[in-house]
Amino acid sequence: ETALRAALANPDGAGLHLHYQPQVRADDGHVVGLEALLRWHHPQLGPLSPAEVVRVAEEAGIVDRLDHWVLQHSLAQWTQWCAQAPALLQDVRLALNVSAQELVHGTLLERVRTALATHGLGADVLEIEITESVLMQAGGDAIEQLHALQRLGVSVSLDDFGTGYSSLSYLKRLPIATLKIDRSFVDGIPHDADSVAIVRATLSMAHDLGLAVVAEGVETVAQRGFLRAHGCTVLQGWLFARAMPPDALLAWLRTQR
Ligand code: G
Ligand code: G
Ligand code: MN
Ligand code: NA
Repeated sequence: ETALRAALANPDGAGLHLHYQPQVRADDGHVVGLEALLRWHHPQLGPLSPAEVVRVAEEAGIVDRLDHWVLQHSLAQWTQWCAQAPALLQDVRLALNVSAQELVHGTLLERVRTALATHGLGADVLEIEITESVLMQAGGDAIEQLHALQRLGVSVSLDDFGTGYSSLSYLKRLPIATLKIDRSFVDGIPHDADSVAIVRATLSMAHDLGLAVVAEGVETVAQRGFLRAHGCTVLQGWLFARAMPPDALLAWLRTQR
């Protein structure tokens, strides 16, 4: 906790950094998104998983500062990439994971608006990923904030879909454009009958509700084939690319055009 507070106070992040994982269109492999994923190389403990870092930040009550760091840092990176290779980021969105606290405190909307203005970026570059559990914790005001974000032009996705408790009627009322099917279900394609049933049902329901679907953790050609055949629009996973540091990501993007 002490080291994390110090890292967040340090302008260069003191070991905190972001990797970016591409999201590609299912039909032609065209890059449509980059998900920022937190990494922390702790001065004594070495590399820590984002789940651990987020948990420590939550316990310390500073996860909103962590989210803010991610927002500022990723938008600064985005601006730098745009200057280096503007054509590569055309029609690509930056996807950020957001924890509950900023929604609970009602600060997310204003922070996003301010950060976009500071970096001179339009709202349509951003996609906010929230989990079902985050929404449950945050309640009605959170949903109003998400509506406002969408009015601004920010896209909202429901992450880890299938692992929480979303009812269908609840889904319909939420201001979300996209469902992200959790990796644990994609893992079971095509051999595990339950995973196959869940993924098919999710895709069919999303289609009827007018939602886009991103499948995460796509590792095999068979999974890609199944997801395409059942109308999944966007794919993310090691079959296409791992999460990469900024320089490697830029080099990878150049190989895609
Ligand atoms: O890359 P990895 O599989 O270790 O990431 C694990 C999880 O950590 C992700 O599923 C994501 O939900 C969470 N995570 C990664 N980066 C961030 C971040 O910047 N903010 C928050 N709140 N969670 C993140
Ligand atoms: O926020 P979210 O839970 O969606 O984060 C995605 C996580 O999944 C990241 O930690 C990333 O490193 C991990 N990941 C991404 N693609 C794959 C994959 O194809 N296989 C596996 N096992 N993990 C992946
Ligand atoms: Mn995510
Ligand atoms: Na996820």
